[in-house]
Amino acid sequence: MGAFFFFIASFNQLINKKIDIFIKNSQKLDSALIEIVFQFQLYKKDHLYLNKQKGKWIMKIKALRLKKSLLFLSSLLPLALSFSSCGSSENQGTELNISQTQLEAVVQNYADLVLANYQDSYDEALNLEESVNLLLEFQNEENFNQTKTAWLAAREPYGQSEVYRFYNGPIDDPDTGPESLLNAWPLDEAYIDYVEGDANAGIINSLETAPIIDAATLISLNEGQGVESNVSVGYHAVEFLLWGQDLNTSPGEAGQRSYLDYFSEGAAPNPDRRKAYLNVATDLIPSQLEMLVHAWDEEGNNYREEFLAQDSLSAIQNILIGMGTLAVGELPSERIEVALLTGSQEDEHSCFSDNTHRDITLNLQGILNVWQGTYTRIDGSIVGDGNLGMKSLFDQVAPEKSQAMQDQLEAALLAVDQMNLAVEEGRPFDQQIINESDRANLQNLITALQNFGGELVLAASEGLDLNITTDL
Ligand SMILES: [Ca+2]
Ligand SMILES: [Ca+2]
Repeated sequence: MGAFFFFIASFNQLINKKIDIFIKNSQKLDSALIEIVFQFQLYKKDHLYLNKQKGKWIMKIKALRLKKSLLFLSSLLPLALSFSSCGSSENQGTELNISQTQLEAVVQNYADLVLANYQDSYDEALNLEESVNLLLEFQNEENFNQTKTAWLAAREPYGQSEVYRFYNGPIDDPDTGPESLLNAWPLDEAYIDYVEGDANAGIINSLETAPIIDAATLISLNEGQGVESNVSVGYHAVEFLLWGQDLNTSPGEAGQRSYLDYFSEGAAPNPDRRKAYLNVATDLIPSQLEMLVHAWDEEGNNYREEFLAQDSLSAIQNILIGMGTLAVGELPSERIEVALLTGSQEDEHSCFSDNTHRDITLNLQGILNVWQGTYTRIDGSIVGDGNLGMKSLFDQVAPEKSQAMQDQLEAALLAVDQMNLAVEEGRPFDQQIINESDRANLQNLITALQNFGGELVLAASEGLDLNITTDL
C-alpha cells in the first residue's frame, strides 16, 4: 500500500470534536497526534490538512482565501511524528496488470481531450472578443446582452479544462503558466471599478494608477502589491465589467450593471477608460488560451511532445494529480465549502453573474471527461475513446476501487442536479449557501467529491503503485 494518509477537517468540525478522518490504510493514529490536532483550535476558521508523505507526517493550515499561503505548522509545533514507515515500498517492482501499449494509448487519449478542450475554450473566447468589438462599435443594450451571453458561453469549455491543472502543466507552469491571468479569483472588484459607496474606486477611475489602459499595464497590475485579490484581468475581471456588483436586491438577481456605463450618456464617470479596459481585458483571454492550444497541439516541439515522450506512468500520475486535486481540494473546499462556511457570495466563484452553479457543474464534467476518456465538443462531436479513460484503466488494475469511484461520481452528479434544480427555482448559488436544505445538498456534494478523491489516491497506490498528492 502506498503510504498516503489524507485528513481534512474544518475548524467547526474540530471544535465539535467531530473530526472526519479518512484513514484508509490500517496505520494506527497515535493519540499524541490527536492532541496536536486539537491545538489547531486557536486557528479559527482555518482549514487543516494533514497527510503523510514519504513516511513523515506533514501538517498544513490554510487561511481562508489565502490560497498560496500554506503555512507549514511543522515550524510552529513540535511535530516529531516520526511514525515508522508503513511499508510504502511494498509494491515496488510488482508487475502491473496492464500493458505498456495500453498505458501509452491512455496518455495519448488524454492529450487529445486536453487539446480539443482548449481549442473550444479559445474559439469561445474569440466569440466573446468579437461580441465586445461589436458592442463598442454599436452601443446598445442588445449588444451588451449578447456580450454577456458570449461570456457565459466562453465559460462552458474553460470550466471543464480545470481538471488539467495542478501538476505544473502549461496552464500553471510556475514560470509561464497563464492561470492567474485567466481565472484569478476571488476578485476585489473595487480594484477595477466603482462599487457601491465608492464612485471613484478602481483602476478605471485612477489616472494615477494607470495613465494608459493597455495590456502591459493591466498585466502588471494583476495581483498588484502582492495582494491575491487585486485581480485586474481574466474571466472574472470581464465578468465584473459586464455584470457589475451583485447587490442581491432580490434573491434571484445577479449584477445589474447598465450598458450605459460604457457610454457618455451614462451616469458613471470615465466611460472611455471603461471601454478601453473591457476591450483590453477581453482580448487577453484568447491570447492566453492560444498559448495553451499551442502547448498541446500536434505540431511538436511543445509540452505535448514532452508529455507523450515521458514514462507513461509519470504522465498518468500527473493526470491523476490534476483530477484528484480538483476533486479533493479546489472544487469542494475552495469553491464550495469556503462559501458554505462564510455564507458569503464574496466566496462565490462567479459572484457577479451568478454563474457559479455552472462553474461547479463544469468542473465536475471535466473530472468525468478524464474519467470516461471522452470530451464532447461545443459543436456536439465527441473526442476520445471511452475505453481509454481512467475508469477503464482502474477497472483493470483496481476494480473494486474503480466501482467505488464511479459510485461517488454518481452521488456528486445527483447533488449537482439538485443544485441546478434549485437555481431553476430561483435560488442561485449565492442564495443556496444561506438556505438550509440547499446547504445540506452542497455538503453532500463536497463529501462525494472528497470521497472520490480519497478512493482515487488509494486506487492509484494499489493498482498502479503511484503516489498521488492532492494538496493545493
Ligand atoms: Ca445574486
Ligand atoms: Ca452573486
